[in-house]
Amino acid sequence: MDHREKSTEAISIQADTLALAEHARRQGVETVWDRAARQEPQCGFCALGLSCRICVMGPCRIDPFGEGPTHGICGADADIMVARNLGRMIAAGAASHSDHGRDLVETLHAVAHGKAPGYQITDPAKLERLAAEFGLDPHLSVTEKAKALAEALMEEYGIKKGYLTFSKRLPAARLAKWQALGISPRGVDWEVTEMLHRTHMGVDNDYVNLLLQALRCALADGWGGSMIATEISDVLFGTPTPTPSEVNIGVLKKDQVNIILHGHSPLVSEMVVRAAQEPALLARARELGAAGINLAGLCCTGNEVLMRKGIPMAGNHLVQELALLTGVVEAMVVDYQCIMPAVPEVAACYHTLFFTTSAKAKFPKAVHLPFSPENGEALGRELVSRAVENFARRHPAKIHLPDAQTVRQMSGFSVEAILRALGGTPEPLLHAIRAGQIRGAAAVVGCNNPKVTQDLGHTTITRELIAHDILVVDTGCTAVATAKAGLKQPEAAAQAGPGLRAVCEALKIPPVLHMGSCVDNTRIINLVAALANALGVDVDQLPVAAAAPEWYSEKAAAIGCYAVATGVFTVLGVTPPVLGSKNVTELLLSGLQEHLGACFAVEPDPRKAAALMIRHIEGKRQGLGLDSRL
Ligand code: BF8
Ligand code: SF4
Repeated sequence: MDHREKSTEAISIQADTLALAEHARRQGVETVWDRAARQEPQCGFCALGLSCRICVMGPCRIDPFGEGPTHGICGADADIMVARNLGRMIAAGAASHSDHGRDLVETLHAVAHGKAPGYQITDPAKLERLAAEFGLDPHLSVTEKAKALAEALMEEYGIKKGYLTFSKRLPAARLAKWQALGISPRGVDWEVTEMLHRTHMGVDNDYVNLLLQALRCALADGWGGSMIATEISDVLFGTPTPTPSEVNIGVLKKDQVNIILHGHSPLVSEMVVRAAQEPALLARARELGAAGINLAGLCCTGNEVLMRKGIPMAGNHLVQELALLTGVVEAMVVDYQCIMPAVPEVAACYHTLFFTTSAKAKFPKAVHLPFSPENGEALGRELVSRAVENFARRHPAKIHLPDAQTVRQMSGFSVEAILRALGGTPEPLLHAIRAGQIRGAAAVVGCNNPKVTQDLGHTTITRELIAHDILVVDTGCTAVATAKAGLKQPEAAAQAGPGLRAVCEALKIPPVLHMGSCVDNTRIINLVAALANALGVDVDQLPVAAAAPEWYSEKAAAIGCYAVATGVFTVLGVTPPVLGSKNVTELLLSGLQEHLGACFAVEPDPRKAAALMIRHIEGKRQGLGLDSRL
């Protein structure tokens, strides 16, 4: 069985994806949808969270119908099994984001020691603000501040005492809620390690206690590792400002050397961007018959260089194999996360060179050129040079670039950029919300998942929200989906309700603001913290909501949990593997509400998901004494 058995509409709403998936089928190149079909029927125990491989007395499974085993060999019941599995999922997600953040900190440290040629402090004002936040001596030089900040951030991973510094950005009422529950995040690595410890056989066997640690671990991601990744990326490469660009497979150019940047980190990709502008490399490309060197992004590495450099996006998660089927990609350069092991297999069918650059992420069939802060600049040059030389090896017969008109998009909406657009304070936004012109704000974030028609959830929810005068911010793979749908052009304000439309037209901004990669979901929680502080309320009182309609990854699980623990109601479009425990499910869907003022909902139908978010936002307006359409 392959994806021919799914109707084409079931795969994607995007014309370029459909055209390339059809081409893959004709060429006999296997894709994610073929492999998904071959996994059917997927394991029902695993889908419910009722299987356990934590120790080798097992594997064990619990019968959800009560006819087979009700406990694992160690005696774990459904609550323990489900809570442990979810806790480990969140720990892996938090570890991934946070280890990415650590690479940024190490590079900042190397910059401060003059050991990272090509890297520099690009946003000294942000460095100053962070230095002040960490209580560093204001008289230090920029370099000394960078060194001291890097060391202070390394300390956030371990922490000898106290809690994560960035969490102090939140209203005191929120921190008090965390204290009451015992979930204030301590060191980033501490929380991840403790989650793994507690889920070892025979440690924490209280599902509530396990879930509380899962929340604390997620908070260590959001207000720790991910936030560090975002802030230090801004210090090193610049805080994003509104930048025009383009999106879809049409950004690949038949007559140019094409390099795709894929993964999550800006460390190597920024150096590739720089090298691609070097006259000697451009001259060599022309000598070989190419009109230029063209860069395109995929996934969150793509979002990083889109936000700061306007590099166009070739696509999101489910486009990573298909992009290579165009036959015009000289090189794909990856760092880590969300890079399917299948991708180098597809690259091998073409002339495409697949470069891995992180010692943490090696792939058979890849050319491995490891990054370090010391060699990053030279590595960027080497990667571009190898791609240029590879142009001559293209197979003209294998070129298949669908006729995809690129779509314009505006990205680069950091919190700083949004506040600047508002005239320097959140007050105009708050005024529009108080007046009811904008009903509230929503974050639509997350992945693609072959279980869901690609980008249908993202675009349907987003359209519904803006039509109801709700300002949407997005990140990650959602941001690519809505850009392809044309929602990131100022003209898309015409699709918004009259209130939001007027605000967008006055500010010349789209109704859907691209806030970055997935670690940049921390920009969103910083924004809600700023709004709550400005209003003098806790986050859960704000007319805001979030959705992850097509999520797949452990990182997304961590993000969802830190959003809820921060006070943001979050709707999931794909059911997490928790339904095997009624207790765990109830806690996530309602039990957290009482303690955190927020909880999850699960709603696969994007229209109904949007309706839940709208109702939530109108309810919060009522709570604040504002006019409500409830
Ligand atoms: O960190 S949205 S598929 S690419 S996990 Fe991955 Fe999901 Fe995309 Fe970015 Ni985020
Ligand atoms: Fe089975 Fe318990 Fe081991 Fe899990 S931890 S595999 S339930 S014995």
